[in-house]
Amino acid sequence: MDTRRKINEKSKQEQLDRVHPDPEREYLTTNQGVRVSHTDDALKVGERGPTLLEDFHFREKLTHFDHERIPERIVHARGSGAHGYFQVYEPMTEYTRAAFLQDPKKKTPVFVRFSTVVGFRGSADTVRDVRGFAVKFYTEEGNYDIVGNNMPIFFIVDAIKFPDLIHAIKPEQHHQMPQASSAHDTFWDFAGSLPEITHMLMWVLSDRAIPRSYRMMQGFGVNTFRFVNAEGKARFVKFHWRPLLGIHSLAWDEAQKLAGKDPDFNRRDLWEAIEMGDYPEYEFGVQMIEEEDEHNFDFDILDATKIWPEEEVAIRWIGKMTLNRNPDNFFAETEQIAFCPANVVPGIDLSNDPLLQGRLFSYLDTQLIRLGGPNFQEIPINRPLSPVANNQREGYHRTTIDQGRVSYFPNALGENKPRPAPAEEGGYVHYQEKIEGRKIRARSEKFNDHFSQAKLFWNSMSEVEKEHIVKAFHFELGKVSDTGVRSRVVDLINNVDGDLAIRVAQGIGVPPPARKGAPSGTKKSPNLSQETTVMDTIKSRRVAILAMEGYNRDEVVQVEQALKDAGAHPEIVSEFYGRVRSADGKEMEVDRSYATTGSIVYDAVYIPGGRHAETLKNQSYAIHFVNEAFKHGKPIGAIGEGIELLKASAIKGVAFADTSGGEALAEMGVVTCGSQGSVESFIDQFKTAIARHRHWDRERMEQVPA
Ligand code: HDE
Repeated sequence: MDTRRKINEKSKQEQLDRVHPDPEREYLTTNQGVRVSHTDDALKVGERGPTLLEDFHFREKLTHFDHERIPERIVHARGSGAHGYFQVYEPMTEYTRAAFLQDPKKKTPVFVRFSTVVGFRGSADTVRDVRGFAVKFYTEEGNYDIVGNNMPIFFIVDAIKFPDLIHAIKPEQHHQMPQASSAHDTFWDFAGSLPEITHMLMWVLSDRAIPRSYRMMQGFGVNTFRFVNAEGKARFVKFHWRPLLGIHSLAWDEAQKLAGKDPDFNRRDLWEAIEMGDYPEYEFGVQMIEEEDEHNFDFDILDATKIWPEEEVAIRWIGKMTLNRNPDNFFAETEQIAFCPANVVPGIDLSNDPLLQGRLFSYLDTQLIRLGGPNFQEIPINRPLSPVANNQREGYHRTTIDQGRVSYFPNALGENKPRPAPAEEGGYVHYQEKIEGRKIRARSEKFNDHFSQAKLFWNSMSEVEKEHIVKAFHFELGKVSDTGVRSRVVDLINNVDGDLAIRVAQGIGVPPPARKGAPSGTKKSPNLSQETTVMDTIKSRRVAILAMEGYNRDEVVQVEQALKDAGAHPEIVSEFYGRVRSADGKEMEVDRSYATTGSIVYDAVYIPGGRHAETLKNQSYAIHFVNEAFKHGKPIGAIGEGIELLKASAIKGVAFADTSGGEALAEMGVVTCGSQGSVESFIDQFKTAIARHRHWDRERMEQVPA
């Protein structure tokens, strides 16, 4: 008989609701529930005298405040979370007995936390970094965590090097600089001496490290796990998440500017998307390798610095996750959630991947100090939905009131309960892998091919993506003061591709390698490039509409409606907040003023026709807006007189068509519609340009300053 509790999409929320504060919140009280009559002045001797120790309300309020902070995560300190649910497409019974992967009708609640790795809790979102992608499934068989990243591999092979990596990449110990950045001497000093890091360097210097949105990045389990079915047959697996909106990135210049203008850019994007009903969705995929094929690849399948190329091991998309609710309280949920790769359920097992093995220890260990003791799993966000029953007792912050006198097993006084469950009753049975070996500090020879997959990655990039990588090296190594360190990194990447090394050396003032490395070859894995991603939707994209007094209202209404119908979010941007008057004397509410926004927070810009163009083309703000959007490869649309603003901007060398279509421009994502053109066809072209996301070739137009 299946004695497990039934779970649905709402189960976790219902559990959390039970710890919400008392709805009777009319009066302020102390923590003892005593009503407070006055909270503006402390109790004193006379109106100008000293405060009294007996003022219990004052002391309690200050003491609690003094202790509000807990240690931030040593890595992944900066994060944002959301609730949602997961559904499998079809029963996975053949491969795993995990209950949440059996029934397509079942919705398993999840909580996801996205994060940057290096920065402190208050650091900017848009820095160059790996992003964490951690998912907790509240299944009826207990909590299952996939604690992943947005890149499929890692910097190192063995967890024992993790403290070295993190010490090298965090702000330097003497002066605590730089914040949230790998662009400094100690990281590159470490990297230059560690060939196994090369593949990951290619990923971290690619556009993957500056995602446009948490909703537009992939997730990967990185480590190798196992699926085990009810018969006990096991297969090696790797986990993938792919966003339905496609994988899109920011421009590096834009990312840096956003870090100042809106350091919460990715957090805000996630929050607002969920509030607006644009629920982020990700498909869940697995790659599986049969046990007998373990050694049939030219990489070691336990090596976390390697991908399993899709061409060799296909990804099977088996389910979908939807994020549909923001947390009620950041601290209680997003900050206090505790993930651990060792949180597995029956049907999912571990592997001997040496990076994973170390992680299995580290996460529980770090929670003990971060969350203040061994009872952190009682914190509401960490509580499983399946019942917890064992003989673990006491410790700091214990909230369960265990009853009876028995806290040991076996026992007769308590009818031998709780007792171990056999596998048929859902007991977790570790996969019986046969192992034989000597105790040694060593790794298998196969782990030592550090460059083949770095070459594969480089080769799979488009020309634009390659250029971004080269420029990222120029930035990162350009911030390194020690030229010896710069040179060592150039020598390292010379192993990937000789031309890459030369191009990097050119930008950072060091000689090219003494002997040019071999070219990277021709082998490609097309899906490593973001060029192959989804580009047929404008859902949830933000479009700025620049409008001053005298814009053509009917046209704006038509374009705005078409964009909204396709799921985008147009906003009126004008000099001041309030209302802005159209040519025919009607008014529209301004969404953002020049002072509070900029092109960098939008995906596209549209300049309507009307006599307002006379004003716009003389406004440095509007001109800069267009220049910057152009430089960052964003779609730009202009109708009628609106084209005047483009002509006043630095977009030179671009001929403006004033007849219908403007097809040559549309190729570059600059869509215009002259007096003869039709607004309908403008809308179609503009939507196609927005769906493309960015028109990166434009970055090369050096005559456009921004
Ligand atoms: Fe983590 N990692 N990690 N990591 N990691 C932590 O646990 C660690 C690694 C990842 O949103 C810490 O609760 C070691 C790979 C995410 O709360 C800590 C090693 C991957 C998060 C820790 C790794 C990750 C963490 C710090 C080398 C991708 C944030 C706070 C073997 C698969 C989870 C905490 C959240 C957090 C240790 C490498 C992902 C110290 C020792 C590889 C997404 O325990």
